[in-house]
Amino acid sequence: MTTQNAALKKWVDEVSKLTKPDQIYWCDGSENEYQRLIKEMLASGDLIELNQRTYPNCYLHRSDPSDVARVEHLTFVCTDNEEDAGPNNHWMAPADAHAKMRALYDGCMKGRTLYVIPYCMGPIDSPYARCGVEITDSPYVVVNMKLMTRMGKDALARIEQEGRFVKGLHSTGDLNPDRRFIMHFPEQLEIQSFGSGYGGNALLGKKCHALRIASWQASQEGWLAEHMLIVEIENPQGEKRYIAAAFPSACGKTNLAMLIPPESYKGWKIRTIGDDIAWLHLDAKGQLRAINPESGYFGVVPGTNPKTNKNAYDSIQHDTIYTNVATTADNEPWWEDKKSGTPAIDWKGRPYDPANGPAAHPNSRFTVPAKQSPCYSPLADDPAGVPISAIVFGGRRRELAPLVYQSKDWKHGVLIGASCASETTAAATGAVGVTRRDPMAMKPFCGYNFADYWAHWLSFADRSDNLPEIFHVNWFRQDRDGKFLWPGFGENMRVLKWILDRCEGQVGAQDTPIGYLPLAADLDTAGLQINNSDLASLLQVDKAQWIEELDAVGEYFDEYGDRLPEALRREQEKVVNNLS
Ligand code: OXD
Ligand code: MN
Repeated sequence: MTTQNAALKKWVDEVSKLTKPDQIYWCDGSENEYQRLIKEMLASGDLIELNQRTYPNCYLHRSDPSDVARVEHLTFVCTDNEEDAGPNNHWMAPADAHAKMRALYDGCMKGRTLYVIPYCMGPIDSPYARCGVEITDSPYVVVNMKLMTRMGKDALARIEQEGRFVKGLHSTGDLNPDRRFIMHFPEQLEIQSFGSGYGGNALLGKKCHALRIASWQASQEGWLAEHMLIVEIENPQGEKRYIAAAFPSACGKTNLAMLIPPESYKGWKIRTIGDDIAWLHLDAKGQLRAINPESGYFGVVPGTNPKTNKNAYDSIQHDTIYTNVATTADNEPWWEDKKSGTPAIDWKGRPYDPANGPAAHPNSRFTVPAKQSPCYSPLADDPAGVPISAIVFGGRRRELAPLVYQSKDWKHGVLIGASCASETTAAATGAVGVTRRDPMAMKPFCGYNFADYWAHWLSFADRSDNLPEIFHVNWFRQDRDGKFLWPGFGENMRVLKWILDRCEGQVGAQDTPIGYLPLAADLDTAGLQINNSDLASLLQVDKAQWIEELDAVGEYFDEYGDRLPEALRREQEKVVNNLS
C-alpha cells in the first residue's frame, strides 16, 4: 500500500531517509493486520499472553520502568513566537527543536520497521473529524492506535480526498529519559516524539493531536478541543440529555462516563459517548454539539472493580491490551483494588513483594475498543455529534469547593473553568497529591497561550445565546479526619440529576457570590449515610477561604500579563467584591 497524496508520500520518503528503517509498512487497519502484529509481539516478547481461557485475546505489555507516564517537563510547544505558547507551556524555538529532533531521529529505525498509520479522529464521515498520520517504529503503538482511533484504509481515503492531515513522527529510540522529547509545532500541524513508548507520549492521536494540536486548530477555526468526557443520560420517559465534563487526569472521568445509576434511579440509563476528549462545535442553530474524536479507551486500571465501575470492569475481560499491571499465579491480570485474586508477579516482572510497592503501577492502563463497553452509545458514531446541555468542570479538592455549583452565566463559567485547581495524580511523572492550577483540566494539554484560549472560550457568548449551562463539581471533599464526605461513583447520578434539573429550570437554588448552589432539600440524599452536618459541609462556602483562593487565581492570571482578557479579570474582581 502507498498513497496518491503527494505531500504524504514525500513526507514518508523524507522520514525514511532520515530514520533508515529496514522496511516500511502502511497500516490498513484490518483485523488480520492486528492479529499478525499481536503474534509478532508475542514472539518478540513485547507482549505477554494472559490467561486465554479467562481473559480471551488479552495481552500484557510491560513498558520500560523509566517510561510509565506522560512527561510534562519534556513536552514542548514550538511556536514561532514564544508568547503564543504562553506561560502554560514549555517553549522551544522551532529551528532548535527541529535540529534536536533531527539528530535523535538520524538512523533511529535501523533494524526496525517504519509503520505508517493513517487515522481519523472522530466518525469517519463527520465534518467535525480531523485526520492525521502517525509514523512509528513501535508495533505496540500500531495496535493501540487500532483500538483508540479509526485507523487504516478509510482514514487514508479521507486524507487523499481532503489533502490535509496532522503529521506525527514517533520513535521509541533507546528509551533513555535524557533523550526523550515530545515536540508540538501547531503552526505546521506537526508532532515529533522520541524516546518514550508510553500512552500519551507515543499514541500521538490522543493528547498530542486531539488536544494540543487540535486546541490550536480549534482556536483558528472557531471550535473547542477539550479534555472532557461526554455522557448520555436518558430519563425514564426516554428523553436523552448530554453532559460534557472536564476533570484532570485520573480524577474519575471514565467512571463518570460509565456511571451506573443507584437503585433509586430506576428507569434512568447512562451511556458513554467519550471518556477523555470532546471536540465541541456550534451548529447552525447555535447549539454546542460534541463528538468524541477517539474510538477506544486508554483508562487507568487500579481501582477498577465491579463496585467502582462495573461497565469498565466488564469491558476489559476480553480483547484488551493491559500495560504495566501485575499478574496472578493463573496468569490473569491483577491490580490494586481489583477485589479478587492475588498478585504473583509485579508490573516489572518480579515475584510480587509488598516491600517493592504496589503490584500494578499506579498509572497502569487498559486499552479497549469503546464498542466493547456495555454502556457504549451508538451516537458516539454519529457524524453530527450530540447536543450538550451542560458543561461541568471539576478537580480533586480536599476542601474549599462545594459538591456542586452553577455559574451565573457563560462569562462567569469561563472564570470557574479558568480557576480550576486539582491535586496531581500518577498520570504524569512528578509528585502526586500537590494542588496546582489546572484550568479547564487543560494545563498539560492546551497547545497555545491560556490567555488566548480563555479569550476564545469567552467569544462563544458573542456567537450564540443558546450555550450550555456551566457547573463545577467536587467529589473529593473531606472532613477534618480525612474522610470523604460524598460517596461518589454511581451516587454522582444524584448530582447529575440536579444539574439537568437546573438546565431545565425545574429547581431553585441558593444564590451565592461563587454561583448557584443546591438548596439542601433539592439534593437527593435519600438512602445515603450523610448526616445534616456532612451535607452542610458539602455545600458550605467559606468566604474567607474563597477570597484567598480568588486572590491566588488573580496572581495566577497576572502571569499572563497584557494578554489576559480584560473580561476575565473583571469577572474575578466581581466575585471577590461580592464575597467581601
Ligand atoms: C490520560 C491522561 O491518559 O489524561 O487520559 O493522562
Ligand atoms: Mn486524559
